[in-house]
Amino acid sequence: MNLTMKDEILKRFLLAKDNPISGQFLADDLGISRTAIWKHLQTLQEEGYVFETIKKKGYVLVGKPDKVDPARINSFLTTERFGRNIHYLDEVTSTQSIAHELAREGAVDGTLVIAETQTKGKGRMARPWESTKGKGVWMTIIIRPDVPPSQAPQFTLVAAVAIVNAIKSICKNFMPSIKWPNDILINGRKCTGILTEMLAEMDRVDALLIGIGINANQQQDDFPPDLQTIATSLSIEEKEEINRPQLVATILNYLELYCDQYIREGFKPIKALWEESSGTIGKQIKATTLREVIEGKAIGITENGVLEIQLENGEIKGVYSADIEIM
Ligand code: BTX
Repeated sequence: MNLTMKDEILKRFLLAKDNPISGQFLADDLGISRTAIWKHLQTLQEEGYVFETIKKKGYVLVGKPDKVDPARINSFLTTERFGRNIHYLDEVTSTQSIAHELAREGAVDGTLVIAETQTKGKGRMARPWESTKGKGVWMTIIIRPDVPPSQAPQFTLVAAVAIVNAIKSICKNFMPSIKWPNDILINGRKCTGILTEMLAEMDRVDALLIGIGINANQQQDDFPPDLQTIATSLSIEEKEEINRPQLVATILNYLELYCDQYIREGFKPIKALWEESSGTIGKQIKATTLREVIEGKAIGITENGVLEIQLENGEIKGVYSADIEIM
């Protein structure tokens, strides 16, 4: 849905920062009565927003709940299409399932599904994805590029580049790296996973559902025991609280830019960006595919996003999809 009247009001307060806004100004700006404005402010207060009244000047927003709600994401967006239509939910089974339904019903390019928590978050190959309530970014973006199904896997790499650059622009105390094809690691621990699913006909993609899970504000003991030693969050590494709506919007800003560039110019510029942030290329790796286990040195990705591995005997093998272990 587009921004509701309540979200429009909230957005104005977010953009005004510490400056007061009068009820009359809002009423004129939005074309509704002052009573209606007052009612929306009441609802916002019930949701945890705190307003201070400044005599003769109006209201200032002085407290916000920590939520990834549409108004707050919107206040950081610079996109044309991505994130302009947001479905925000408190709890879902998986944002991928909701996105599937919306895509089938014709959701527009760039539609975002985002939730505070998932009860059945999905990784690849039916693995579970832990989605701690209110602490991470659990979202799916529906995009509708005019490409054949064979190009779909490249969008996972486009998304990885967008996420890694968004993280780099917000966090300054560490260097994230991409582990082919769909993880982002910090100091060897996973902070992000990407799951790309597709609705397609024989020769063209109908919709791609790019699912993104980012550990943002968990502390180490928020993770279940099996993830304690393999997962981390941006906040643990940055040693600061992460502004989740800003992170979401920054990813969408980069993602629209890179998807458009990919459509215009092909994979080459994305490949260069990907290699710049790769923690896989040049490393000795073990790749487990559905059919075999390949050990060798990761030497690059091809124009199609295929990972090339050089075996000990010099032979080069390309893998389309695999789990990678860096040796
Ligand atoms: P993956 O199969 O590469 O990774 C899944 C594996 O990662 C799990 O088996 C577990 O070992 C580990 N893991 C699970 N949860 C976490 C976590 N929070 N942090 C670090 N490691 C974890 C990666 O799959 C793709 C994940 C996509 C998740 C997004 S969230 C929004 C969207 N909706 C949804 O259901 N999935 C996607």
